This record gives sequence, C-alpha cells and structure tokens, in this order.
Amino acid sequence: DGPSVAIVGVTGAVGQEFLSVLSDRDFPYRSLKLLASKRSAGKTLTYENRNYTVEELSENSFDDVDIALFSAGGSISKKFGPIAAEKGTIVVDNSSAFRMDEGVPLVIPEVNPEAMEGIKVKSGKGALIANPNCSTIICLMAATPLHRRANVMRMVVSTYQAASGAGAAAMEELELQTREVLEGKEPTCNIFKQQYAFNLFSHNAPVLPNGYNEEEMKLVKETRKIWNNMNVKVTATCIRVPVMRAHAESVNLQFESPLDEDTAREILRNAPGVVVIDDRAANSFPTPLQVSNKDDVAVGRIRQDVSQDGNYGLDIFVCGDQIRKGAALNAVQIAELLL
Ligand code: 2RA
Repeated sequence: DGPSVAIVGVTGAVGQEFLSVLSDRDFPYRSLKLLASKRSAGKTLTYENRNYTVEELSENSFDDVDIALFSAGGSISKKFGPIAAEKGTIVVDNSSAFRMDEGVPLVIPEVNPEAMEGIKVKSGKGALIANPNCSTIICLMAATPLHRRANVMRMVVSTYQAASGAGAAAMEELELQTREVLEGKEPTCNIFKQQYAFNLFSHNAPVLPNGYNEEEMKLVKETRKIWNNMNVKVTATCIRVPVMRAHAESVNLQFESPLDEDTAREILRNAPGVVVIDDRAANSFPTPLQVSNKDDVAVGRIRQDVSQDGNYGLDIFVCGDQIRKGAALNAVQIAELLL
C-alpha cells in the first residue's frame, strides 16, 4: 500500500520526466494526481495504461497526498509548497525557492541522505525537501567521492549547460533556430535574447552585484550546504551551450590530502551513480549525448593538475542528464528514501 503521489507542473519537461522515472523505477504509488496551471487543466494524459485528467493546482489539491513532486517554477513552489506541507504532504521541490532555507534539507541521495533523516511518509507530518540545482547535483556526484577521501579545499567549476535547463520551450527554440539558421533565415529569439544555435553565451540567470550570475552562486552556496562545510571555497563560470538535454562541467579540485589520479579513478569507478569514461588512447571521454536519457553521471579527463605541487590537485570532466539526474531522477530518489 504505497503513498499517494502528486506531480505539480506535470506538463513541463521535468514534470514529464517525473512520470518516466517513476515508471522506470517501479515506484510503488497507490494513486497519482497530475496537477498543472489552469492553461493545461482538463488535458488527458495516458500513463501506465491509464488515462488521467490534468487538474488545476489549488489550495485543496493536497488533502489526500503523501508525496508531492514540484517542478512548476519558484513562485508556484513558494505559494503552494508550504500549503501542501501544512496539510501533511512531503514536498520534494525542484525549484530554488527553499534550497537555502534553514531547516529545509537540500539532498542528493548518494551524497547526503542523512540530511533528511526522520522525514518519513505516513508519519502524519508534512515537510519541504529541496532538490539542488542541476549543475550542483552533476558536479557533486563526481566531486563528493573524491572529497570524502582527500577533503576538497577549493573547487573551480566551468559549466557547459544544455537547453533543457531553461525548460521545454528553450529546447524547442534551439531546434527551431538550428533549422532557421541552416535555411538562411533570421533566428527566432523568444526564450533567450540572442542567437542560441551555433553559438554559446554566459548563463541567462540574472547577474548579481558581485559579477557572478545566480546560477554560479548556486554552485557556491549549495555545495557548502550539501557538504555541510562553510569553509570549502568554490568559484564557477556558467555557460549555456547549444546542446539539448545534458550538462557538461569541467571541475578543478584542490585537496587537503594528496590524491593521485589512479586512486581517484578507482574511487569514481566504485561510486554509485557514476561511470568512468576515460580512455586516453582512444581520446574517448564523456559527452552530453552519451549521458542523455541516462541515470548515471559520467566522469573522464581525470588527471593530475600540473599547476599544483604534489598530488594535491585534480582536473575532471563530468557530464550528466540535466532533466534526469539533474532534476527528476534525484527527486524520485529522494521520494524513495521517504518510504
Ligand atoms: C539551468 N538552472 O539553467 C537550470 C536548471 N535547473 O540549467
């Protein structure tokens, strides 16, 4: 007799992926409620051989819901997350609304499951749990096993982020623009203010007074919270690249204790949710396409950082499916921990 589950934002890219992941993992739900905005309410969706009518999200949507997976943007989460939690629902929220709130666990199940200890479904108590930002999840899936061995003191991250991170409409715009450019037409720029196809640009998140954009500061702040370590130094540069659905990240790590590349490779081979693709002879390393629609994060280019003395630095290159491990899969794994 599994939990009753609701999906908020079911018509979005992540909302749709929630359904795929629940099905792929045989998540033992008792009932399923599909919620979205007024615009999508009334639509029929077929899922696991049953027809569902998408319902309009309202304050009464959560009366009989044990677990709600939210991915409908920050303002919807801010309004309806606390209402749901108040009613005894455990909310797993994919937006940034509560990530940095004290008392809200920010969880990657392979990294810090202990942060949500004591939160259980059917305990009668609702709660908010936050899914980290996609670039943080993908980075920490690879960096954490190494951190556990040698203690990361400083991390420098450069991201190459896919269209999916900006939603289904951005993915459509990338496809449309690619066609338009090839046909010699002016590219349609609705989602981003500049040409995306055959181009790349600094991440579209707002730029803050310190010169970093919000996406970059998420990597800084979320890493500290997830590792429960306010001293770790993190800096990041986030770039949007014309790739459909998987992010890539170059990560430079500086350790407190020495860690050689062979040991690092072995640690990563044994890390859950991680695959190593690191064939120097064949020049074969992770690519966004290889990890698209896959659960595991791929790591390669594992090498000693020549700019650091001794074995105190490593460079790695990480790729992960943004919609899956970067969002829906991570949320469903959190829901599994609640059972
Ligand atoms: C991105 N922050 O821009 C998003 C996804 N959560 O890729």
